[in-house]
Order: sequence, then structure tokens, then C-alpha cells
Amino acid sequence: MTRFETQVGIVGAGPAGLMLSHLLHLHGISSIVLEAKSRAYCEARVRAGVLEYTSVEMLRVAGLAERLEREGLRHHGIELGLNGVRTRISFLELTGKHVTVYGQQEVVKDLIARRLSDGGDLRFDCGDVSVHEFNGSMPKIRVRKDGNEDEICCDYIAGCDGFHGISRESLPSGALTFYERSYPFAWLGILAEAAPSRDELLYMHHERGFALYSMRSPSITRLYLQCGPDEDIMQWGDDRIWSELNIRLACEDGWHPTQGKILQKGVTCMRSFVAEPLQCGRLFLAGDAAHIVPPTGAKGMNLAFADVYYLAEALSRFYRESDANGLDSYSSICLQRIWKAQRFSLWMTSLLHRFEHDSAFDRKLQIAELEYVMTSRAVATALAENYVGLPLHGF
Ligand code: RFL
Ligand code: PHB
Repeated sequence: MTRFETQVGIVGAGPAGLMLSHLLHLHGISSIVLEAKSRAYCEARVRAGVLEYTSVEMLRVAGLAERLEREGLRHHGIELGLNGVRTRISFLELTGKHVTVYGQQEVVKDLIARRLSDGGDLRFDCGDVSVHEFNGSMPKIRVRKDGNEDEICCDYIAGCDGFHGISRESLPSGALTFYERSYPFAWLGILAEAAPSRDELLYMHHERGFALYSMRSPSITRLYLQCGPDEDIMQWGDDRIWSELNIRLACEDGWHPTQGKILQKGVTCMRSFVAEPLQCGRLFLAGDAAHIVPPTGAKGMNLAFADVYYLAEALSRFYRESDANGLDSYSSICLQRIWKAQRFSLWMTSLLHRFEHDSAFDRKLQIAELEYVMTSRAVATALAENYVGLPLHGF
């Protein structure tokens, strides 16, 4: 067995784990990041696309926004669609802010490159990772691979290993309370080699189901269709996908999405989930390991950044001033933001999707609510301020 020592052992090299490692480095705190998958896999995983105003500020202040500023697309609003008619919600006018469209895998590439150039200890292809003794004063992370075992001794463990990781699962039963809601649908997402033919995202309500028009760059479009929860992707040939997108996204003014070669497709299930608290002894959960939101509000990666920002600040206070108060309140501070993001993501999801078992009355109410958002400055402002991101203490 080979032994290593560091101040913070981080499980997972997604946005949460990588960003935490970088922020800790800026505070002069050492960390080792242990990732089950390969670097190439992490850098190619297509997921989120929308960064809140404060997430971009965080990346900028942390010296990570150089490529984002060059290549990210600034969006000053979104469009909502109902019966082929679009209404624009202007973030700039309603909040003075904007969001930035920049792929999660680009954020991950930037973070990995920066950690490595700063001499960071990132270990990919770790295989079997397990966490131990986090209720004592020296937690350990073990990595077993090809018959060898490494042991990382640390002061704290950060479980940043996503919803399917081992950190949350390793906590003793009863340590956490889970709050959960599932949805009777999923999203079928594609990445297409097609220049976006709209400047902003279009969230379309349609009686056949929700559709979302998004993008990644001046030559790549990202589109989603509401589908069944167990949808078989093999049943969705390229022609069927484009035909359904054309039906759902069609607008009264004749606009429809530009088609192109489909580069990637996949089905994402929808879930709302929170594990409370985000701490057990010297193990802290952050990002998707602790909470999941349905993607309609574009909040997942942004919440992950907010968690690790607070965690890095709390750890810095502990190492600088021997003051553990920040660590003790980490969970409750994060949860305030997490539940507001849960509320917003559920609201956006309920507003825009077709719920198969809704009564005729429910459907009428849903349309009334959508029309209200589209016509009331007050409600549109509430949407805008949540979409661009609620204020984060310190930004
Ligand atoms: P991640 O990204 O899942 O990273 C966790 C990492 O941990 C590794 N891992 C392990 N490592 C070691 N040992 C183990 N046993 C391990 N088990 C797992 C994994 O390989 C991985 O590298 O979690 P993190 O860092 O918390 O980041 C969260 C975000 O990825 C997630 O919230 C977003 O992608 C959600 N999301 C969106 N968020 C936004 O802010 N804006 C969006 O526009 C947005 N759109 C989306 C989304 C997620 C989507 N999908 C596919 C779920 C759109 C979609 C379709
Ligand atoms: C995306 O571009 O992947 C995206 C955009 C907005 C969402 C979800 C996903 O709400």
C-alpha cells in the first residue's frame, strides 16, 4: 500500500471537484482529486450549457474565464413559446444581468488544464474508490486498482462524485434525510452540427410535449425533446428526431430549427432530489452528490459551483484562523440556495411539460400560468432573477 497525505481529499473530477481543488489552491490549501473515469471521458461528457451570472463571476475572479470570455455566448434573455407564438423574457431589462452559454465540458477542460499547469494532483482512471474514518480526526480515501492500493490521508473529504458516486452511499444509514420527486418523463437530447438560427434559447410548450432549442457555439445546436421516462433511443432515428423537433418548435412566423448532422444523442431522466445535511463528520457533499434538479431551470452545474465556493471559503477560514464555524454552517448555507433552485426548477418544469395524467382543468391552469408569465412584468422578473442566478454572498 502506498500512502499519501493532503489537506483535502476530493472524490470526483466533475465541475464541483475540479473547481473546489482550484479554489483551495488559491487559498493555499492542498488537495488530491480522485476520479473514476479517464481524463478524455470527463472532457467529452456533454451536459450543461448555461452559466449563471455569478458562476461566470466566480470563474473570472478565480482566473478561469479567459477562453469563456472569448468563446462563451452572452445571452440577455430567453424565449418562451406557446402555440407557436414566442415571447421574449429580457434578463437585461428585468435584472440588468445576462447568462453565458458555454458547454460544461469546456468548463471541465479549462479546469483540468489549469489544475495541471498549477501542479495540481489529479488522478484519473482510479477504479475503485472508497472513503473511511470520516467520523475520526484523520479520514482516508482508498483507491484500489490492478491489485494495488493507495491510501490518501487527509483532514477532510469532499464528496463531489455526482449522483451515482460512492460518497453519499458510504454514509451510515440515518445520517442523511432524502427528499425526492420523480417525473413521468425524460429528455431526449441531441447535439447537431448546425449553425444556430436563433440568438437565444427557446423553451417551447407543445401539446405533444416540451421542446428546447439551445446551442453550444456558432456552429453547434443543442436540442431537447420531452419523451417517455424509459424511452428507447434506438427507436429514434435522425429523421424521426428532426421531424418531431420541427413539429414542436414550429413558430407562427415560419421559423423552424436548422437541421444538421446529429453528432450525439442520449436520454436524461428527470429528478428532484436533496440529501440533508451536506455533512457527516469530516466528509462534505457538494454538487450532484447532494442534490439533483430537473434540467429545465439550467441550475445543476451552477449549484455545484455555489456549494464548492462556500466549502472553499469555510475551509480557508478553518486553516487561516482555526475557526470551524464556516464548516459547521456549510450545509445550512448551501441548503437555502439549493431549495430555492429546487423550487425554480420544479416550477419551470411544471410550466412547460405535458403531464400525461393531468386533467383538462390542470391543463387550462398550466396554460393560464404560462400566459401570465408571458404577459406580466412582475412574474417575468421573478423568472429572470432566478434564471440569471440568485445573489451569492461574496459576488
Ligand atoms: P458530475 O458532473 O456528475 O461529476 C462527478 C464526477 O465524479 C466521478 N465519479 C467518481 N469518481 C471517483 N470514484 C467514484 N466512485 C465516482 N463516481 C463518480 C464522475 O465520473 C464525475 O466525473 O457532478 P458535479 O461535479 O456535481 O457537477 C454537476 C453537473 O454535472 C450537473 O449538475 C449538470 O450537468 C446539470 N445540468 C445543467 N446544469 C446547469 O447548471 N445548466 C444547464 O444548462 C444544465 N443542463 C444538466 C443539463 C444535466 C444534464 N444531464 C445530462 C444530466 C442538461 C442535461 C441534459
Ligand atoms: C443546454 O444547452 O444543454 C441546456 C440549456 C438550458 C437548459 C438545459 C440545458 O434549461
